[in-house]
Amino acid sequence: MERLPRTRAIQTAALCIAFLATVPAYAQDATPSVRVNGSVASSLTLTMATLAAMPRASVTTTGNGIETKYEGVWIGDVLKKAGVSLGAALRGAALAGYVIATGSDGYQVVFSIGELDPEMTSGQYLLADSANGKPLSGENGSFRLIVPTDKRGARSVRMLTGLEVVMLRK
Ligand SMILES: Nc1nc2c(c(=O)[nH]1)N[C@H]1C(S)=C(S)[C@@H](COP(=O)(O)O)O[C@H]1N2
Ligand SMILES: [Mo]
Repeated sequence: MERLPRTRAIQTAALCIAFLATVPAYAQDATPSVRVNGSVASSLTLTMATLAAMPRASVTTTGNGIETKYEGVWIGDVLKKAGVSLGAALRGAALAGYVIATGSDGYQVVFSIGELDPEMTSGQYLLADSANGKPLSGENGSFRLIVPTDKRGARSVRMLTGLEVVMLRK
């Protein structure tokens, strides 16, 4: 009869440990981020806080007659922060580099580093974290690429989780 309460205590302790083990997973979900990695000098984990501390940029898009003001940071600034050579340093083998943008649903779009360099093209590539002053959420969030200079929205990766830099040549 002495054994039963003891077994229960062990079961309770095991349940507590099992519950605590799930906490880090929730904690990670609570801080959405975009991972910048691959052929970069320094890998980055961009959160709302990191992006808020970077030079801010905005674009206004019109879809079905509705204007939306997206705010965030230019992808060029993200690449510079990760130590990717742009501007005069983007030459030779580096021009065979590209970036794979990935959404949490597995959607992927490739951009060449040349097109993302503001000193190379007049394309606009915004890593957006808010729309009309509100954080992006749901199917759009927490981060989204906005490419206002594109004629269609297909490359505006929603639920952005990663930007991987690939160099085809060394
Ligand atoms: N993660 C993710 N992003 C995505 C897509 C997708 O399937 N998954 N579809 C793309 C396509 S084809 C379009 S047209 C736009 C649609 O975005 P909108 O509903 O804000 O216009 O999102 C783009 N971004
Ligand atoms: Mo689309």
